[in-house]
Amino acid sequence: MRILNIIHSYFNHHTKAIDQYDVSSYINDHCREQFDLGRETMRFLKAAILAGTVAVFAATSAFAADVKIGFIVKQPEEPWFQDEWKFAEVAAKEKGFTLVKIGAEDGEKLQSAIDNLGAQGAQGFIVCTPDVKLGPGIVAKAAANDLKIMTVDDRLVNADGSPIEDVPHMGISATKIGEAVGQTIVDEIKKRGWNMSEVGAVRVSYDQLPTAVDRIDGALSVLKANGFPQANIFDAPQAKTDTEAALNASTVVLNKNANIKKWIAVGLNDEAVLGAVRATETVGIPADSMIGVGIGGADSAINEFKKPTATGFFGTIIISPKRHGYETALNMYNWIADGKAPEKLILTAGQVALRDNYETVRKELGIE
Ligand code: FCA
Repeated sequence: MRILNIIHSYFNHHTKAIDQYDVSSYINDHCREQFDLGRETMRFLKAAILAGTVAVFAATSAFAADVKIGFIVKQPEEPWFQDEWKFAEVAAKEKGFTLVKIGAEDGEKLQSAIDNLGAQGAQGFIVCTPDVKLGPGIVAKAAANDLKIMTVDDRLVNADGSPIEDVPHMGISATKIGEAVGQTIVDEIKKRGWNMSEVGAVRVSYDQLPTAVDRIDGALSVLKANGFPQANIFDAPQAKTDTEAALNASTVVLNKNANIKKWIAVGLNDEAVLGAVRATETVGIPADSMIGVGIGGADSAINEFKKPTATGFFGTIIISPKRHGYETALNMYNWIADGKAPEKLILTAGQVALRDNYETVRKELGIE
């Protein structure tokens, strides 16, 4: 495997004719330290590369088929994660590697998923963990199985809560995207001519997840800067990042504040805000007295926009499952195949979408 890796990497960097000097210097410069090769292996490698283009290309085309990459997500039933998988599959087809999709809803499942990937001969995996505090354990498990690791969406943290910066991560620009949520709500409050002092805000929260805190803080900072009273913001902590948990948490808030007739809702994703919207419906608050703006833009939001009459789910910030699925998988492949390590931190942007323009926004993002 290692040998094939190096040969493959050589041909990715060298399109010109092969010569003795070129091969030797390449192996000496790039491979000896990185792969910790012994003298015998070095000799074998040189011979293998010099043996001829045909044989080597045959070996390298077999290489992609040997690559196996895991894509582990915390909530496989959530449309966002299904979209990530869908786009990761596109990368797998394009490059010819095998993608192993695994749902791991808790730490135990995650640990055994990593062991499983190791046993299957995978070389690396991308993970959105069910709990970022498992960070050091996940990193250790990956190392024990000789697997490269990248994270997506939720960044692993150390015991002190700081991010594990060594693990390449792709997440969303949480604060900025949260601010876009806040601005969309402020604009709509003004358009409806609401008096902010009479409006309640459901803060569907999941404070153990830093990206959730950043998203929600971003939204609330814009609301407050525009005069939304702090006293009217009510915390609805959800036990899990899904609609049901958000519905339960939001119902408590609405029942406790039955005097408030107009509401807005923010949360870490579309599911959180949808939970708050469903809660307003159950307690009899009409759709035009609710402004919920989510984050995601996958089927959870789209199905809501497709309903014949508007609900309290006013808008969403569409983020890109294409970048988070296709690009992470491709980066992992390049890391395995070429030894080209991915960027340590990539933060992706989002775009506001409402009922009447979400299709255009999705097209623009190439995710139709
Ligand atoms: C987190 C959320 C998901 C999605 C993702 C980008 O993992 O739980 O719903 O928003 O970030």
